[in-house]
Amino acid sequence: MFEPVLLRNVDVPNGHLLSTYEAGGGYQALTKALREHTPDEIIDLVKKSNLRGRGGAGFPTGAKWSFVPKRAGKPKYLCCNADEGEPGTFKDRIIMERDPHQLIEGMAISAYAIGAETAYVYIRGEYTLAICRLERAIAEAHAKGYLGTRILGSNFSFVVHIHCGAGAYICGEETAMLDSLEGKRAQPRLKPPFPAVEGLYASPTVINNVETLACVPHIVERGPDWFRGIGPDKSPGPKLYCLSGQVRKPGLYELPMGIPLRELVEDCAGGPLPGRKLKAVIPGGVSAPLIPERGLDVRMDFDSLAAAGSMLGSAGVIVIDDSTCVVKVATRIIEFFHHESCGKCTPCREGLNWVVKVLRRVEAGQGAPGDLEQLEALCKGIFGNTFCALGDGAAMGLRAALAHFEHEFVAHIEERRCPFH
Ligand code: L3W
Repeated sequence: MFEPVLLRNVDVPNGHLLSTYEAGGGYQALTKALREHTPDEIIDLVKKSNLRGRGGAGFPTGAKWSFVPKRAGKPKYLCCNADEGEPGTFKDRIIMERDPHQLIEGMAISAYAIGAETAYVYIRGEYTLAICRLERAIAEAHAKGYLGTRILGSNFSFVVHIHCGAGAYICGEETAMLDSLEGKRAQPRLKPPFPAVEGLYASPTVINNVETLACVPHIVERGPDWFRGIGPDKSPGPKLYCLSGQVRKPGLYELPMGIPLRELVEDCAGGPLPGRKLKAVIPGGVSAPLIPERGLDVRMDFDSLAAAGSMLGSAGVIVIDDSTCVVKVATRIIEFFHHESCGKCTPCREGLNWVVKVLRRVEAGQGAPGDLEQLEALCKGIFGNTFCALGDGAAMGLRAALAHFEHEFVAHIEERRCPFH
């Protein structure tokens, strides 16, 4: 039986209050970090843990921290990406609503490691309860000396500010988020330079997802070997999985990284609804290519899913049963990306506009022979040719739908209707 780590406080009454967090051993890791470790030692612990970013890309966290230049000069910043705009994703919200101090403690330790005295939580504006709870938790942590000047008698001073987003998916892209924080229209920047070298206000900036930062106190407290002992060695740790869609028990589950997708969907989430069969699963938010039912034995970790042609992404697992039309799913997803495209680069702006037009006519039973080749050609024009991952995610998802469910697209064109209606 797996003991929850990140969700251990979420069902504790008043788990969002400092007194509850402290009663469960909260802020011991920060105390240990400041009293027993240098910043470099903390970076080393996180490197040894093999913690990889939980926001979508799975980049090694300790390596990212070590790219921050050591020299004094410009201030350094920590940004917590709490924009959580990926459809099907709701893990960070639960941490912030139910256990905000876990995130604050993780941020304080991370800031100490990289030498930042200021942090921003860029939070999705719709997350009103999470915003209230974080604001309160920050005030409580200040009053108790876990934030502010010379924390716990050390030389480390650190403050956290909250910045609310205004509803744009692109703000979850790290460099667009930086532009938004700077008061500009959010559009992705060209990388390199990576934010770790030149980020907020052109200063070194580490951007980590909420769940990534929440792992840090546990690594400091229990050690990197404990963390690496959970799940696959190259992609270890406790993991939050968001289960939604046509499944009996949707919800947030914490299990080891690397659990088979089938176990997650059929055992944990109870499998398909009565009388229905699984058709496909999107394993990591709509940016991740869907996996047909026969592929569900894949393990839920970065490398296994990449080898299977998909990705872990934000671990937003969306279950699709046999009552659902894949053409409709693909159309809705591409409409979402088209709507959220920032318009900065031509392949994404124009390409997605064109893809939406073709998909809508196929879905409506007005598709023409040659439309599927047209969609393939458009995906080719978008993939790898955009500033950020938004266009890539859209193209990869559509390609997977076309590859695994071509017969559904063909049926719409040949029968001139949706066979599911
Ligand atoms: C310094 C280098 N830093 C890479 C850093 C980089 C970033 C991280 C990952 O996309 C994915 C995307 C979405 N020196 C570096 C370096 N870095 N090389 O490492 O970078 P990257 O570019 O691989 O990915 P990304 O642009 O951060 C993230 C997918 O996630 N996604 C999105 C989920 C949305 C949420 C949400 O709602 N919370 O997470 C879902 O699947 O499509 O592929 O920090 O700077 N040489």
